[in-house]
Amino acid sequence: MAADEIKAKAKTAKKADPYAASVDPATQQMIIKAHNDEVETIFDRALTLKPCNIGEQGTCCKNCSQGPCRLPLPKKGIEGKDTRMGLCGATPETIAARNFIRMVAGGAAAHSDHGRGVAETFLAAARKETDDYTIKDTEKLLEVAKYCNVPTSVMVEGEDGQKVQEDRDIYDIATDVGELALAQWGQQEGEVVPVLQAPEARIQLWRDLDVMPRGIDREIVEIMHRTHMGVDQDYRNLIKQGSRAAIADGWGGSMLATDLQDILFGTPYPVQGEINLGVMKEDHVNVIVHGHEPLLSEMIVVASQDPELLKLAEEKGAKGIVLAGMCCTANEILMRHGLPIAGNYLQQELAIVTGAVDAMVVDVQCIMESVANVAMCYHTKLITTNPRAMIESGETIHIEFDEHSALEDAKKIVRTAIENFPNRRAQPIIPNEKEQMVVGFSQEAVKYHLGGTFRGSYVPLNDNIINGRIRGIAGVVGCNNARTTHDEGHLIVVKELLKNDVIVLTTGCNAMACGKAGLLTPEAAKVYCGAGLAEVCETVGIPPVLHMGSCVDNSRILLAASEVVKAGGLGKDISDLPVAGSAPEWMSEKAISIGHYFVVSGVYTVFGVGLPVTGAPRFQKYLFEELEDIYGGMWDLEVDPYEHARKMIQHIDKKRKALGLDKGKERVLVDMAARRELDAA
Ligand code: NFS
Ligand code: SF4
Repeated sequence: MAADEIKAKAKTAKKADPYAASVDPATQQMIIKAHNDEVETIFDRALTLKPCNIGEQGTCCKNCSQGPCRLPLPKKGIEGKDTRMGLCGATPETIAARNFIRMVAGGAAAHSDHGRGVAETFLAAARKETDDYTIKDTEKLLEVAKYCNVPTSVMVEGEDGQKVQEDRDIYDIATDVGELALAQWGQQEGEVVPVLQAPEARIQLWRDLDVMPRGIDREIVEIMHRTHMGVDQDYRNLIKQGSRAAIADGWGGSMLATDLQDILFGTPYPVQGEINLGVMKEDHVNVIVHGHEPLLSEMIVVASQDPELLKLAEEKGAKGIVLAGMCCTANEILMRHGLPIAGNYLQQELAIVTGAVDAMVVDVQCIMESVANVAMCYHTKLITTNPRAMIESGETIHIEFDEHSALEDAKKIVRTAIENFPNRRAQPIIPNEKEQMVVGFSQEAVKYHLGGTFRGSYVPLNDNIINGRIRGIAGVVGCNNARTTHDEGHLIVVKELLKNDVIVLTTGCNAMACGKAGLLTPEAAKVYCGAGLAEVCETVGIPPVLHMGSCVDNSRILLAASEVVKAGGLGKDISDLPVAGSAPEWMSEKAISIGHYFVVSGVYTVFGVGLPVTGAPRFQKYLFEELEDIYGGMWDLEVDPYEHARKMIQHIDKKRKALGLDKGKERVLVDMAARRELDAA
């Protein structure tokens, strides 16, 4: 479509009510501006384009050309036996389970293919094939080498003929780690190595259930095979493969992506940052990096500080360059460089609507094709950079990013933005909203902060859970979804949890929603938390919501949970802990993969919006109830955010009771002897 056609369409389209669409004032203001500018956004489209109710129930099969076979629940419900079936006889359960694990495959592939790219760049850096990336965090490298079983020292003969231990060269270690890491994707047999960091009891359970992933790619491919017409037609067996692929994602591809990124760019430690559309500056060149690959954005950070490019910006009449992130790329560069975040998923079109974005640079995942159309209505250059992700709409430019010429490519991208600065068509309108936040709580940072300066440890956290100051831990993560009010579900769920002394770990678009609402500051503790949690946060000086990164960084939440198990006193496995997971506004397949690896790791996990399982009652019961007996974790769906939080707290209380921690707060001061007793129990 051309720009005038886009505007003509917008003119006649239904217009979203900005206050029903979002609770974020910056977003509301830009929805109004979009209407004034005759630009249509996802919020408007959501009014007229309604989801198909059969797909919504998970019971539409189009896996062969005899279909699509559509099996919605009958209006009056199922009386007696459910006789619905597709042409081939596939039951609603088979169809919904196949669709569900195909979503797992999509999500696991997205995370893991990203991880593969990181591993390839990591190996290039280790082998010194590129000057643009180096091994930055050697401490983390040595830790990863440990779980990869890569030796970090060798025995050599000393001058006196005695054998002595000598440290290996860092780059030699990195090369071995990189080769082993990359091999996890194509491995055919055995066990995906990072999985072995799970608690002992969990590993044993997975082995007993035969769901230990063999190789990352293999498990994804097997989903595609089993869900082909006429293969696996037992929803329990289908979910078993979904579990194996989800573990391969969370404890494999995603975990490797996170670990190797930490080694290349540094393990995050708390830094300050700013968030919301107000981080852009009218008199600066504004570059938005949007997507999920820190490999690219890290280089754009360097390029945007290049003196020559800064000079060029000045020549073009700009006071400087603002580089801001969007979606998970934003989380990555924020955590490591303190660079600002412009917004979360549903704000991507609106950033352009300000009229101040000189270039939006995108790589992979969660990039709406419509940004190309919106960009055409302003002066914004939309630049795709990844050969996997091109956009046909609009006037998109492709500048391919190659890790071997990374800095050069990044400079070309920044230059394009600068040269576009004089082309702004009208006075930009940038909302004033921006919030301060403290982010970057890797599991290492949590250990250090909660454990005190001299003894990094999870023991003090466990003590506070045992004595009841902290009731439990919640991982609240996931997307925005145009089917529900932007950020509202996120904020209600998180605030309810805080009020009830549940500490929150966050990633992805939930982290950004929390940031915009001021929940990622130590000061938020006093305002939003119950007395116990407030006291802990104030003593340690941390926010009550800990920002752990992007969605691949959900693996950090898994590792933090494993550390809590190891620190003792709260059972032997993740499923014993008073924890719960949540994605109140999910939309992507990645969220389903994440949800499922939380569940099979032993976590009760609640999703908002809707789950495509409701048309297959036996399958839904399997996910929501029966999985608990198998994995100790299970799925749930709760659209009402207050009820959503209440269910999580109820589960946390159930676990506290099972641990014998329900006897009231502050009842005993847990000393070492008591801890040993608890351990023995
Ligand atoms: Ni996660 Fe990040 Fe946001 Fe959802 Fe998309 S940006 S990887 S998928 S929408 S949280
Ligand atoms: Fe229909 Fe079966 Fe083909 Fe699916 S696989 S479209 S249920 S015939």
